[in-house]
Amino acid sequence: MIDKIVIANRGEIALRVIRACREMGIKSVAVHSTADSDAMHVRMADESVCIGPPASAESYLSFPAIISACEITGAQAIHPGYGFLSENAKFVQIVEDHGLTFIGPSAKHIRMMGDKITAKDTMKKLGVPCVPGSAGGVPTLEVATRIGAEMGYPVIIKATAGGGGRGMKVADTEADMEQAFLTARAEGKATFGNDEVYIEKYLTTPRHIEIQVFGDGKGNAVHLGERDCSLQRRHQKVWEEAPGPIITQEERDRIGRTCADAMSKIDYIGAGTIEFLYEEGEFYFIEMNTRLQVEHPVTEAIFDVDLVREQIRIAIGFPLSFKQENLKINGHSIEVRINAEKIPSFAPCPGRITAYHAPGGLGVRVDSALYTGYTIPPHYDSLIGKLIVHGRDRKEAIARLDRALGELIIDGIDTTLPLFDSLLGSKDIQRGSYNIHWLEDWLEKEFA
Ligand code: MV4
Repeated sequence: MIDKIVIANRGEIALRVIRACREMGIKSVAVHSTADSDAMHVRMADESVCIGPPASAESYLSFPAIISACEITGAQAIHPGYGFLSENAKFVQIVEDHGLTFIGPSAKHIRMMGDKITAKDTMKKLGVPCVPGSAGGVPTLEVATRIGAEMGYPVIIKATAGGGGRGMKVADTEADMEQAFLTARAEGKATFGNDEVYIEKYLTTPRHIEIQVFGDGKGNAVHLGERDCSLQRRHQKVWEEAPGPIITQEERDRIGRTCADAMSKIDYIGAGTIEFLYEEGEFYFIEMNTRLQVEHPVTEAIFDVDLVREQIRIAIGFPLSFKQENLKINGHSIEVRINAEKIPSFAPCPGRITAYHAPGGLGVRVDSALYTGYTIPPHYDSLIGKLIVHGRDRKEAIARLDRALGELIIDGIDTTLPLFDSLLGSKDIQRGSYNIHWLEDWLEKEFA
């Protein structure tokens, strides 16, 4: 039985989970650091527990603090949100050892996908198309150079424990190989304590297309189409949309079915995102994220489903509440991320919100934990809100985004909002014509 859930997170995603709990008749417990006593998630939850000082390592990442919060409040389950402990297999193991339920995949699946070589090897065996590359780890520079010569340059060297762009180096020619190989290995060692690397053919102008999947651990799995998340700066997504502007229904059905079948075969439990690079009509698997993602609302909008509710239902032990044939796309959705950052440096810019007004109306959703008078603490991620719009087609979604941006007021700090007004003026954005390099190239021209 689950009638109370601890939310091991903060900010907008904590609110997102509290809302799903309330609609399901489940009580919610907020945990918070001393820097977050006045945070919205603490106010909105049914109960709250202070779990430590501002530093995440001593609060939002503290296993004993979060397990204790469950014991004190009598909660039976933990929702990790994204980031923090959401992909920590050791934490999942400890949660289960305490007789508690982790609302997410099993430790086994998190471990499988956390090691990028294992993830790729598993997906390849399951019939998911992958980027051509080394078979497993590359032990020495000599082996790396031989693979580079065989595959042809450019190649990319990636740390197996990496992900999200850390521990990655491109070698354009054989002359770059030594430097790239040694740097990727050193970064892997320094950042993740693992110096194993692998090599892939470097795709020069792909899109980042990710497929949302859900499994119930009983062999049932579905996909909820794709999101195009190509608009990124330094591996931080800025704008996400669903469906992908250039993905056809045929391509979606095919790659979606491949992903869902793969998840079914490994008895995957809960929400997952399978990341691909997409170039010239081909999908190439790169990584899988075993969590709910920041950009999940664009999928919710076009499929009219509540992904957090589904996560909780599956953790309780229910089968999937939707069948593949009933999942039909309705319209187009775009999310823009609002960060407390100064443009064009993107330097974090915490401080006091002197005025906040959220837009509304048809097809507009704002996920944010802001309120007038709130002071954004400097200790955490700079994401302070997400504006999500939905329209009958991409053109209508863009018009709504423009309209909603006009209504939104965040005073007192610098935010990334001005960026979106400029982006909407771009012909490439209007046409949906961009790849993973477009935003950084555009920023350079725009703010040169
Ligand atoms: C690549 C690639 C090109 N070719 N792999 C960056 C983050 C990590 N998830 C994988 N990444 C990339 N892997 C091959 N074989 C280019 C990137 C990449 C990227 C990917 C998605 C979104 C933005 C990106 C920005 C730079 C590089």
